[in-house]
Amino acid sequence: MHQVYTKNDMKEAIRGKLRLNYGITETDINEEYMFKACALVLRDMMAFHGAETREKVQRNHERQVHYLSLEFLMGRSLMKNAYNLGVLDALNGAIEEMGFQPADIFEMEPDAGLGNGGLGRLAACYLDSMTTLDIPATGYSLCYELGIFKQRIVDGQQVELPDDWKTMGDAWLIPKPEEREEVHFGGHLREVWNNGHLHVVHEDYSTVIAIPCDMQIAGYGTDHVNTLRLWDAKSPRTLDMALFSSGQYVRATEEQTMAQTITKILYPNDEHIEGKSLRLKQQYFFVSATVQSMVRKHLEVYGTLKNFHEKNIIQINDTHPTLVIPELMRILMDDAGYSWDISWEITKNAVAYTNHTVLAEALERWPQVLIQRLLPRIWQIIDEISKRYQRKVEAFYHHNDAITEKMAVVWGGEVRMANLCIAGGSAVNGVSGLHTEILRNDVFREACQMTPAKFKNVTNGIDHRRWLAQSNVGLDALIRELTGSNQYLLNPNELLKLDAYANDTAVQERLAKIKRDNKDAFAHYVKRTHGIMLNTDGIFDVQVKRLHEYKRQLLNVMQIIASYQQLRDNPNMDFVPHVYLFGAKAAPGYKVAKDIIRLINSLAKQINDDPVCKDRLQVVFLENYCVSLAEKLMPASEVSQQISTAGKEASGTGNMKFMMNGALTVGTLDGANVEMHDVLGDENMFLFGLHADEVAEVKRNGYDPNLFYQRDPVLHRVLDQIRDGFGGMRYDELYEHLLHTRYGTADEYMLLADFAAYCDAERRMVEVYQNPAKWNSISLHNIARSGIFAADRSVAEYADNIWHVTHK
Ligand code: 26Q
Repeated sequence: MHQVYTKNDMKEAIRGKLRLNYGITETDINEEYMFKACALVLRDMMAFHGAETREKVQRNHERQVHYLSLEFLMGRSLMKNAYNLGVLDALNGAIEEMGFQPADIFEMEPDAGLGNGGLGRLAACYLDSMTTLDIPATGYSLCYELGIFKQRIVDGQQVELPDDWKTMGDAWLIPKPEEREEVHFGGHLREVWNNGHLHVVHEDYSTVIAIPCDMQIAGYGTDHVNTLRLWDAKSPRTLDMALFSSGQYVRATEEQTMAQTITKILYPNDEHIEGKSLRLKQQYFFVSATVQSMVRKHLEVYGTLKNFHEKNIIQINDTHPTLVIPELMRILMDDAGYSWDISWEITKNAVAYTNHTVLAEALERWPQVLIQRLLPRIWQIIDEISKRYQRKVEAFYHHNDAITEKMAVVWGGEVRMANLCIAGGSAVNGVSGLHTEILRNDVFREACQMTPAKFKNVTNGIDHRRWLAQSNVGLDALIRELTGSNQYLLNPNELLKLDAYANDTAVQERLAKIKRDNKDAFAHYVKRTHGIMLNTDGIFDVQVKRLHEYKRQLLNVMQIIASYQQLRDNPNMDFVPHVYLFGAKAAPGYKVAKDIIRLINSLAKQINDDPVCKDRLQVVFLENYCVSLAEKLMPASEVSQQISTAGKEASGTGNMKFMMNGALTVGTLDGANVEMHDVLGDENMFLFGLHADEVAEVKRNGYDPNLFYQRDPVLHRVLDQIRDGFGGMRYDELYEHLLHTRYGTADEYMLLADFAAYCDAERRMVEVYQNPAKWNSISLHNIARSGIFAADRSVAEYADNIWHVTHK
């Protein structure tokens, strides 16, 4: 185990960093220097263990995991790393003795927001678990200069600001220019015969240099340290000297600027693909640098690529890194000189693919011409893969044209990335039981029939140390006391012991007190940062996630409007105080999503200014929902809204964070809510709405939202109110969107079909809330049974069933 670091060791180390790296003494320090010095101290500790880990993996010839993701939503690292290294107390003490509040120093750190939402955060949680389980693993992504945009709300509307995280966040990054790789774009191919072999020569390409910036990842309770390798793009030349010497200074830097745009921004669209060539450049740049780096390291140890697939497994996070398949083929054939068949065996056995969506608009497809022009050699290989795969499909299905078309890799001038992954990988997995069944029976039905063993399920999980132990210290203390130890940190099923206390009045009251304190703390934070005073006597009823129609924030709004109208009609009615909290970023080009944000804000203004609602009904839109805000919010939440149209949310992971922190779920039977229901039963959550198969059936029979509008007077009035808007702002388009086909399918996500059932679920929830003993007992059951949603469990399943690597 670690060398023990006392508070005084820590203080000395911090002073050393301040003096040696920044040339300052304790009298000049501010919070910014303090944060950076602390980060550097921990970075040294990790670098030391990182070198030992690498050496051990090489010596033992262990199989390694390479987790490729265009997104890693890491959030903050200072507290996380101190916690995992077992030096958090020492660090806190040192910071205090040097005259600062630890909380203020932690707040200095910007979130590393290198991701959009669930998929990126999942990658971050898995890095923590892979390391904690002593799995030799490397994460790979891009070192975006600007992470996910910062959201401001101005006059009720979303405004995007750049997220310049690196000025402060680069404290964790170790640039390794010595390990740079070259990536080639464009150019032409020439075929040459050499000793009776056909070779493809790539010429006149342009080059971009990939520089790795490594972030060390510490595991909990282990000396194992893994790496997150982030690629930065640089031009091979700083300046075009010919242009420079002719006096054209700006043009002389253009090539460099071009190269650098590759890693300038994270694409802020999730679940909706835009076929932009810069995105394709990002993907290939990422994949090519990563494969070359992996291959180089493999050759250093083994001297051959024949056993590449035995020693390496590449997990690809959705289809975004799909080009890893043709890129590895290219290197095996063109650089190592292997035949197609040998290269294909190695590639197939080295790659596994996780699917995260069934939405048609989110299944990645690229125009063939774009790939041909930008990546001519990669195109040739994809085309050959497509042809060979088609022959296999035709043989298996006896030339069924419809199936050939559905399973095609290249079709109608497009490359279909998911089909390429299925053809070129050894495993395909969904991220929850229901999602995987939909993949097997619907989205990839024919492929699954051909190779059923390839299709697996691994239900998502979250880093329970970050999302429970670290962010909810009150609850952590109670759990340790009741379970008798801190064992649950490495064995999340220990949480089941809490079930025994569900009817213990004293425990219920302590749980309530913890929640109450967390609500107060969150309210203070919101007051301080937003100037809004939350009513802590109200139910904290929360929906935080990316804004998307299928997630149905609008359904939540509709229920709030109904409730508000009821209160207006009966100002003297009994009304359980209720605080609705929203947090959501909308993709900047997603009009409907932005309208919904605006609607929430104008509804919030109307309600919060209405004297009838005082101390009873409050609606708050929390600006800039991000990892560090979620860490403060989850412990304070009482109700978790997970209300997507059944069959659309692949898993959800926010749902798990809420459950672990004792919130009760109002939700549909969708994604991992199904597994939550499996362990909780009807009595410990508030389920409502159509099931996935019913959604499909209603659609098949022709869904008409107008029938619900005409039949349900409450719903009718709610929709009319949305149309007429609040404070002079109308929402005719949202109204039309729900009722008429003018803007595509009317009510595509069936809000109207589920409205009445949803209102009833909220009513049931409020009824239970009025019985604190019952509420707290259910809350405790939720915490007790949340252990299956620990990422350690998910990662162990990947290790056993897909990666075939050993783990702790
Ligand atoms: C693709 C191409 C071009 C531009 C952007 C994209 C893109 C980027 C991000 C497409 C999709 C995403 C993100 C998807 C995502 O976050 N999916 C979520 O993944 C979670 C982890 O598995 C699940 O829990 C959620 O259900 C799923 O929505």
